[in-house]
Amino acid sequence: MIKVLSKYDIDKLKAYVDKETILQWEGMLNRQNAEDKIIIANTGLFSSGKSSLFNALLDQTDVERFPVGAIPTTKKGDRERLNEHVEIVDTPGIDASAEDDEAALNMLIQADLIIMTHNVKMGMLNKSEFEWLRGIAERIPGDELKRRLMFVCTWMDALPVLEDLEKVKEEIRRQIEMAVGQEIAFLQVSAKRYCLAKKKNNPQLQTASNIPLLKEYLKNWIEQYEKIMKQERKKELHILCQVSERQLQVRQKKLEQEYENRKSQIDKKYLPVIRIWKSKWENFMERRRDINDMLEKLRQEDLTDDYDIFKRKIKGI
Ligand SMILES: Nc1nc2c(ncn2[C@@H]2O[C@H](COP(=O)(O)OP(=O)(O)O)[C@@H](O)[C@H]2O)c(=O)[nH]1
Ligand SMILES: [Mg+2]
Repeated sequence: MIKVLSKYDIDKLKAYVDKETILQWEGMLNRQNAEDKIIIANTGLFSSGKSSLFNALLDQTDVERFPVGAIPTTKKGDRERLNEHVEIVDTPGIDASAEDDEAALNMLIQADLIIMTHNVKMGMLNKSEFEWLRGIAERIPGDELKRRLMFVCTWMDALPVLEDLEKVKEEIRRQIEMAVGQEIAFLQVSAKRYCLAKKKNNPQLQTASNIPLLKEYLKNWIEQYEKIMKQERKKELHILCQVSERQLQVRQKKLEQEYENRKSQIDKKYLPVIRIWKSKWENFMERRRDINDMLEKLRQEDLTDDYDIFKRKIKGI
């Protein structure tokens, strides 16, 4: 666990570093406090098999956790825990008629991993799928695309002839590369086959559904992603420390300069006065010495008891 500054420390820091740096510290602290969950969201055309696929991942093949043939209840999608650290989100998917494509895409790309589904029975990607894929790719930094976007062809049972499936897949992969600009993870599955295999308790059919393969892929992906997130967090923290330290140093120099200025101002103002008082002091000290000398002399002359003479003598100085 990487420790961020405490709230108390961040509040103290407010006096010395800029607002943006403080916001970054607070953001890091919030993220540390929040239970950090990894979000995996699906996307794809209506009826492309998104909900069926996620039910299969949850092994909810009897009772559909995500209703098949229905649209999720919220625009943000229905959520379910895949495990302690991971949530899967069943989204409404591509709505070609929606004017708020933009909002839907922006919501979608907040997921850590996006799984785009496509029904291979439909052949190649249609225009709205292609544009949707491109929209996703445009909103994710190029170097993150490979680890944040994957493509899953569903309904592979609908193309039982291997050559047919291979041909469609080849076309689709070409389209993906054109839309995304690079190769991304690609799998073909059959949720239907998986359901059937579970019901019939048929391990071979289960394997042939490729759902176990997808599960394995996701397991590895999650492990990798958690590792990367930890490293990124560390890197981010390191940079933030450096930025803060630099600002503190600048601030320190400024304060030292201010101290010097104030000091020289005060010196300028009060040093002459001090000098005058010093000379007065020395003057008085000198007189005191003289009086003491005289007193000593009078004592030696044994006249100390004669106060009047003493007073007269002093006045005479
Ligand atoms: N043959 C076949 N049908 C599927 C498969 N996956 C889903 N379906 C069917 O496709 C329809 C739409 O599925 P659904 O999961 O609701 O799609 P969504 O709208 O994308 O969530 C349903 O009738 C499913 O039974 C599959 O792999 N093979
Ligand atoms: Mg659905």
